[in-house]
Amino acid sequence: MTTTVSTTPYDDQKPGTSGLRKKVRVFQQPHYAENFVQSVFDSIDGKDGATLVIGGDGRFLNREVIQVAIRMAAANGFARVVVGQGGILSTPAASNLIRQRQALGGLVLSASHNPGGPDEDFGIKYNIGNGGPAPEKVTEAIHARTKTIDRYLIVEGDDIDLDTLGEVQVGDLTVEVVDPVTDYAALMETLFDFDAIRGAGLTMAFDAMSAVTGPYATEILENRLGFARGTVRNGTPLPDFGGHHPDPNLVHARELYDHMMGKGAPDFGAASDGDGDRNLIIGRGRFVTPSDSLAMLAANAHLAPGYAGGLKGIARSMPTSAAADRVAEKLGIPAFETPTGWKFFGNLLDAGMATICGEESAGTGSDHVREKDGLWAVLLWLNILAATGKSVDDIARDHWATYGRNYYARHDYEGVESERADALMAELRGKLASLPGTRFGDLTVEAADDFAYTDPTDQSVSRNQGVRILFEGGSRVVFRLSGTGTSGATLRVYLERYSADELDRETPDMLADIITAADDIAGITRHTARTEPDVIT
Ligand code: G16
Repeated sequence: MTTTVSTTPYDDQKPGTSGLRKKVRVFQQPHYAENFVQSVFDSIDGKDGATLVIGGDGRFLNREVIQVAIRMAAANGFARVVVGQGGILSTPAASNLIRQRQALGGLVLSASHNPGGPDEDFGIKYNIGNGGPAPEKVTEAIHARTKTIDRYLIVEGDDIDLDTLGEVQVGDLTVEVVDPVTDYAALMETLFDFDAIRGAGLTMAFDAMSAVTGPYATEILENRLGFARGTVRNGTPLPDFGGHHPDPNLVHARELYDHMMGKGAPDFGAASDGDGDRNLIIGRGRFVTPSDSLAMLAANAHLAPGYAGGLKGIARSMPTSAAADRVAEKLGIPAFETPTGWKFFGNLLDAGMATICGEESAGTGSDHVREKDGLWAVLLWLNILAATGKSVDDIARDHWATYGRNYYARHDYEGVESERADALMAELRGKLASLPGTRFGDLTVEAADDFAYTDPTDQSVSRNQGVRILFEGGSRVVFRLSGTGTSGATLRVYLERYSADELDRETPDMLADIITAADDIAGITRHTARTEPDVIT
């Protein structure tokens, strides 16, 4: 029986870079999750008789919110919900299921790489029928609805059994509990040469970080590709990720890094994040930055069966290094520069303008789904290693010899008071016009702007997407505030320097003068009272 429950708006339900992310305690307030889910449902047409995919990364609160969302889907006219067994679906697997089942959309429950547990983070994201995150016009409509919502609809009843495969009824709604891995693994088999990878005799270590990719990686890497048992580490998804940040970077995946740099390292190392869409790539003795990984994957993608016909275009987010642009230029295909947020790639992929996309924040993917995909990147790397017989280090060195090297780092200042971070950005924006021609040490500012993007498919414009300072000679620094944090502000400072011939230098040395200039320009220490970033990636 459908019940209409009265509610009042919360004033903090604006979706960020990737959905609504808040502390678990915030989501546990009365009607908080219900308000947001109903605001999603009230903002989309076509629910009657439609299919909705629901799944999450298994973090604390995942099951509770799934139960509520299913009963709300029943009350809002959906005919079918497809949910991952145990409430588990990696973000790329959810994207794939939405596409396979021609669903109206999906609810992806995750706070990605943010930590989990009763005092940590949770999130809800709506994906549209193409499998990708809702574009800004949809998230703006959802946000507007959260400000006026006065009721939500729910079918009362008991929780459904999320652990048994098969179908159950909730009122008129059919709930189908599916194996979260099967369809995704089948898709991967169509894109990559599993026989070649199996036959290459490679060794590897994969750190699932006690997050969602454990079951996917165990099935694909160990069961189907024959990597040794134990290749997948931390392979059981835990509600609190074992107390760690499931963020595959050099700080939080330090153990893997040390293993790959040490004696007896396997050929290939990789990790993925909370919801399985990010990736970290480390060859024996060679870390590959996400920006370089995008460029190297794009340059070699034709070696995998799924991309043997070549690429239509390459897209990267603005703060990502320009290494991929050089590959696009050589291949004679378009390069696109979008704002941060995977949602901006969706239209390019749907329009067949880009095949491969990537971001400095450790996300790479292609037109096979509409999310970034951690295991996809791992498998494409493995396919390239198998096809070439080269090591990761060989591939990187060959790439730089051909294209030159974009030295790159990101400095994060986390948990900065919002007022201070806003003041820094406001001051910076205020002086952009006066910066060109100014010298900072040996660097001279050539241009400075606040990045704005016009989507080439629908002409929608997104402004204020990050401040870019471009120096003469091709170096640059970008400043923006994270849109995925849940407390205070995170200032991200992206540093890049291109060299055509110095290919084997240390990144900190190559970036030292840009780091000094960044502080001079933005007054990072003055505004934040920090002398060093919290995380360098
Ligand atoms: C999300 C988005 C990405 C974005 C990243 C970082 O990733 O999907 O497109 O690059 O956030 O965003 P920010 O710099 O605003 O924190 P994820 O993996 O958190 O869903």
